[in-house]
Amino acid sequence: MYTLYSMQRSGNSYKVRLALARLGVPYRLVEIDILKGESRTPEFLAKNPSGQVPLLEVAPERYLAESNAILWYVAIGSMLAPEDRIARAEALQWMFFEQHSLEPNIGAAYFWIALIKGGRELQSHAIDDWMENGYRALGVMEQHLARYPYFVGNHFTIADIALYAYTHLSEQCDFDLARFPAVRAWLDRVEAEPGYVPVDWQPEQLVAAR
Ligand SMILES: N[C@@H](CCC(=O)N[C@@H](CS)C(=O)NCC(=O)O)C(=O)O
Repeated sequence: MYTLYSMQRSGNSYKVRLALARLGVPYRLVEIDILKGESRTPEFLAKNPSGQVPLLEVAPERYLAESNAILWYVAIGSMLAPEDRIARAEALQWMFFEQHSLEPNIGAAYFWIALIKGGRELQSHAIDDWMENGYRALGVMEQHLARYPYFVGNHFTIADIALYAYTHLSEQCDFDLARFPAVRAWLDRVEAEPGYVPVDWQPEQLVAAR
């Protein structure tokens, strides 16, 4: 059984919880509180030198980091992972876009505004850039979603999971989605998918951090 090192309020960790729930794959969950430095202990750094969650133990002592790589690992062979050449490349295109254009802006704004007490004041200059670039990313998504129901191949895939995580948290960090009707309709579609679980959901197998 997999062991997932995850933080409940981390959008990157949530991607993996959402994919595993959709796939009906059981796993053990180890909650890592990054705000208490639990991802920077010698024990955790031995598992993932980047000191970040999510981290999936795929076999004894074999660890996989990077949320979008984990999504591919768990989803290959299922409908969530596109198989044909162009659809696979399109999924990768959107997942790189997520890591380059969405997560560094909306993810950073979410972290400092929603999770860190006093973070808004500490990061007041950076927040303007994150808002501007985050809105630009939402605009790109809006253009696509005005024409297609999902990001790849007209059905729900790991590209949607990757993009959904921080987009659905964006209103918690001051983004106004009123001018992105297609994005809002897609958020509703993702939430109606079978196996959907919200960000605060946990599996039954919880284990203490070690
Ligand atoms: N590119 C990585 C980013 C992972 C990441 O930024 N994780 C954050 C939580 S969302 C973290 O663990 N931060 C703790 C730290 O950097 O000390 C991914 O997609 O998994």
